[in-house]
Amino acid sequence: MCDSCGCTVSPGNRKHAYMPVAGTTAVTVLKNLLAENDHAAAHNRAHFDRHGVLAVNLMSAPGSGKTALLEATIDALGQEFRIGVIEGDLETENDAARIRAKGVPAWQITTGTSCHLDAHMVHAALHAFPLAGLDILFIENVGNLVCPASFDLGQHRNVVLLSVPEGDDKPAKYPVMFRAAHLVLLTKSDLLPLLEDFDPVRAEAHLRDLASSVPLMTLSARTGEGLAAWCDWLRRELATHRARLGMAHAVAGCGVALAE
Ligand SMILES: Nc1nc2c(ncn2[C@@H]2O[C@H](COP(=O)(O)OP(=O)(O)OP(=O)(O)O)[C@@H](O)[C@H]2O)c(=O)[nH]1
Ligand SMILES: [Zn+2]
Ligand SMILES: [Zn+2]
Ligand SMILES: [Zn+2]
Repeated sequence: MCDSCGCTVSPGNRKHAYMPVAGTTAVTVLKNLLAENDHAAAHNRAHFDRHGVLAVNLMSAPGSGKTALLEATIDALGQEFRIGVIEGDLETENDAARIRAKGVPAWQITTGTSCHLDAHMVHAALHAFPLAGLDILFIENVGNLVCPASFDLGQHRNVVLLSVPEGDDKPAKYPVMFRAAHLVLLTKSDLLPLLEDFDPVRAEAHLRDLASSVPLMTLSARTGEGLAAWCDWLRRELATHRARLGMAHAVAGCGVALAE
């Protein structure tokens, strides 16, 4: 997370950023912000869980193919699951418009200057965007390999995309982001024959050097290569999530309430 560009301050948490705290050091303020963010994220998770929705946070560098992956996923799974999308970009409704063109509800968050989504922004979206009836909610985070990894949004799963033109050493350079991943996707695989210096074996070695054992899949939203494995992963995650919620509801009967 950057601690100097001010990107951690958004309308939802501004009051906490400027709240007087003992010893007003940058570290104290940041801890305060992240604690408030985690509180809001837990609340978002309660929203998702109450509706039985699996929330998947997509993170990557700008332009690595998040929206294209969502378009291809809607084509593949749109009849099987009810999908919703929250989009995060600094400006424009472009990505939300692309998703809506596929007949899927999409909510665009424009962050202005902030290079990541935070839990307060997602919470505001949740109160305007109906979760009822959805199976999977994708949250497309702002394109950035640094800050988004530090902000819990209340999602259940993090998916990190690494596109072939970016180079195979990204996991080594951006370890915080790749350590946060539950799944890594090597995207734009149709370009592999053109970009011979991208070695998928080396990319995986860099990922494993982080002591990460998460699955790594190679796919192309353009050709459809590898999409079946990604769709299977989503099916499994949704089933596991729903099974877990069944258990959570039993626990809720023992006094754990889901906050509004
Ligand atoms: N060759 C190829 N190009 C792709 C693929 N997926 C996306 N692209 C192209 O890459 C560019 C960026 O794709 P997007 O889906 O907009 O990327 P993004 O990650 O959503 O971008 P931001 O939201 O700006 O971070 C577009 O020109 C896409 O057509 C792919 O699988 N293969
Ligand atoms: Zn930043
Ligand atoms: Zn996008
Ligand atoms: Zn709420």
